[in-house]
Parts: sequence; C-alpha cells; structure tokens
Amino acid sequence: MDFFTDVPARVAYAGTEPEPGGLRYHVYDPDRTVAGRRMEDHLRIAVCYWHSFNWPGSDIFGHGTFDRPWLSGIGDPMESARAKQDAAFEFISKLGVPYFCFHDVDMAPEGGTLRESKSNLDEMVDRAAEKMSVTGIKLLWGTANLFSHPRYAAGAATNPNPDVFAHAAAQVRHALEATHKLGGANYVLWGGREGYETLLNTRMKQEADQLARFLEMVANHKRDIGFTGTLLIEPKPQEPTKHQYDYDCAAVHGFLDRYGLLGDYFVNIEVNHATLAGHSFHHEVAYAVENGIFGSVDANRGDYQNGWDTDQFPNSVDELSLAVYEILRSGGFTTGGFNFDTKLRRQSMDRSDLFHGHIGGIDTLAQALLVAEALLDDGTLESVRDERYAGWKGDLGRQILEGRASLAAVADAAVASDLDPQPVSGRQEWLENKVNHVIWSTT
Ligand code: XLS
Ligand code: NI
Ligand code: NI
Repeated sequence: MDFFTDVPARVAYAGTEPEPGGLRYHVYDPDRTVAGRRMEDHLRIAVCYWHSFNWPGSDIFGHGTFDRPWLSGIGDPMESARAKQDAAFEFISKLGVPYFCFHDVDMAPEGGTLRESKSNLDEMVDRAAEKMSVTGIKLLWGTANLFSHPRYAAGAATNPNPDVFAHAAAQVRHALEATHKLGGANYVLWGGREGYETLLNTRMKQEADQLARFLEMVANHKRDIGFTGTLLIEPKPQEPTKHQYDYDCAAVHGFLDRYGLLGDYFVNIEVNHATLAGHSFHHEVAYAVENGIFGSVDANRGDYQNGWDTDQFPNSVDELSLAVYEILRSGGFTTGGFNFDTKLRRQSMDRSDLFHGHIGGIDTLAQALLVAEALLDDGTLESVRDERYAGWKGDLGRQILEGRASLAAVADAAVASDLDPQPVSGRQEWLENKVNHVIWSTT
C-alpha cells in the first residue's frame, strides 16, 4: 500500500535551483565528493522507525494529531505493523537515504508472552529483510525498548528484581539477533530507565554492578553469534528518570573503564542529550573522539527555552559544523552514522511534514560537512592547537609526560632557573571570527 502518494519516487538534489523549501535537497548531493568520500558515505543518514512512524503526535497533555493511517484502523496489531512497515520503507526509499533504525516494539507488537513477542518480531524481521533487499535500504542499528512497559518502571538491568533483568535479557538477546540477521552496522543500548527516581530506595553501587554484568553478557553474546557490528551506549543525563547512570560521555567512559568494558562499547551521542547534560554537542563529540569511544550520532537537537528532549530536526549549521569537523578530522564514521531520532512538532500534522523535517535536517548536515571540510583544508584550528601545546614536545614536557621527572626534580629545576612563564593570548575571538568566515564563505 502507498501512503506518500503526493511525493515523487525520489527526493532529488536540485542544487541552487529556485523554489527552496520544496521537496528537493539543496545541499545534500549523495554523489558529491567531500574530503575524498561521497557525501552519502560520510553522513550515513538513517531514519528512525519510532518517532517517524510509530508515534501519533501525542504529548503528556494531549492525543495524537498526526495523519498516520497505518497506526489506526488497519486490522489487527500485526496487520497494522505490516502497514507501518510499508509506510516506513516507502518513506525512506523516497527520501533516498541509506539507513534506518528500529526498536523491537516499533517493528512488531509486543505479545502476551516473551514467546509471542519473539514470533511477532521474527515475522516482521523477515518481512523487513525482503523490503531491504528490494529497496537497498540498510540497517544502521537496532535496539530493544526496555522503558515503555510498566515492568521496566524501576529499570531493566538495574531493576531491584532479577526477574526483570532476565526479561530484559530475553528481549535484548532477540533484538540483537534480529539486528544481526538484518546485517545491522551497530546495536544500541539507551538506558532510559537505568537510573533512579529517588535515592531513598536506591543502591547505586548495586545497580551499577548489575548494569555492568548486563553489558558484559551482551558483549559476550555478540561474540557468540558472530555479530561484527559495534555495540553503542547512548548517554543521557535524565528523562524519564530523574538521574540516568549513563549521564554523558565522560560518565560512560569512566564506567566502561571501571568495569573492564572499554573496547566492547562505544557511544551514540545525541545532540539533545548533550545539551541536557549541560554540554555542547561539540564537547561530547570531542570528548568521545579524543578518548577513543566515538561511535555514532543521533542528530536531533533541543530547544534552548525547554529543559527536555524535544528531539527537533537539526537546523543550525553554526552549531553542527564544529562537531562534524571533529568527526571528519578523526577520519569520519566507521560503523556509525547520523540517525534522525527526530520528532515533528505536534502541529506538523500533514504526512508531507515528515519529508520537510528530514530534508531540512539532511541539508543542514550536508552544509555542516562542507564547512568541516573547509575548516580542515584551512588548517588554522589545527596549527593553532599545535603551536599552543608545542612546549610539551620539548625536554621538560617530555620528561613530565613520560613520567621521568618527580615533583621534587621539576620543582628544583624551576627554582634553580628562576622560572617565570609569561601568559599568552588564547586568541579566542580571533579564532571565532576565523570559523565564522569559513562558515560564511562555504558553498
Ligand atoms: C531517548 C533516546 C532514544 C534512543 C533509542 O531519549 O534518544 O530514542 O535513541 O532508544
Ligand atoms: Ni536517541
Ligand atoms: Ni533522546
């Protein structure tokens, strides 16, 4: 069944052709070469199943507003799931992007038992595999929803009840195997309720031990089944819980290090989660890249006046360019990509609004990629950093970093030579101007 009949078979690149704002890309040109790779291969764009096809536009104060016929009135839950899958693949294929992402419960309805849920998912995964082979659409990542059902109200792996842990294990095992079957490039774990509502009833260390054990089991199972994709943890500081353990990249990094899981897990950084944690997206990407845990990105942004996860489509080149620059200078994505974990606003109720949201977000990312390439070619940021830290390549710097100097030795030498280092300018405004000039002149 076709659902987006007003939209051409493929949203095309129209360059600088007039009529911006139509169903055309104005920057995203999949075949254009940027820093030695096709634009499509750099950005590795994915559409998400949940907000785009499984969400009716409801919020905590009101019902769904969207025109989504596959969500209502099409037969039994499996019949609806099939219609939803038709809509999803029609949309992604018309949008012309290479990937999608899903949770188990987005793709197939939960059954009355684990066994029934598994058989529903198996059927829908086989159907998805067929659609993927016909359309060429690939899976960026799969995941399990361990946060919607009331059984997970007190967490999944961090639940005080080990039966809930075991239920989550069954769900993740199956979602991981489904991801493997569909040739997924990654598998994501977002710990939506792996946190607490109140410390009055919570043992943090006990819960962290449980979570680490869970992650270790998942990594072992990945090896057992021969899944070669990357396991990703998606940090978020809070919402729905008051406090989420995977607070930000630094907290996840520390956790992985503490439990011997470094190398098994990387991070999926969401722009909106970075800002909720009080960081910039640029900060989170730079932290992950420099510490060797960078994996993938959820490109949805927040709203500066709202303190929750509004999941909006990215629309600021200025904000994204520096983060994309960090990704590009580190060699770009390996298995990761830009997933649109994005929600339309509740008043954007037409089916075509889903296209406009994605088209604008994808063009924004494409423009940020061009700016990142220009910043790399320009080289100023790199040479300024090199110069700023040059002292650490000298004798004193090397002795300190290589652990060959004691505090007393360094102190004695400083006193003996009457050391009197002079402060130098960090040139922040000059650098900011430089970045702006590159942004303004990039086409
Ligand atoms: C919620 C998260 C979620 C994950 C996948 O805030 O972003 O959508 O990406 O479970
Ligand atoms: Ni996300
Ligand atoms: Ni989110």
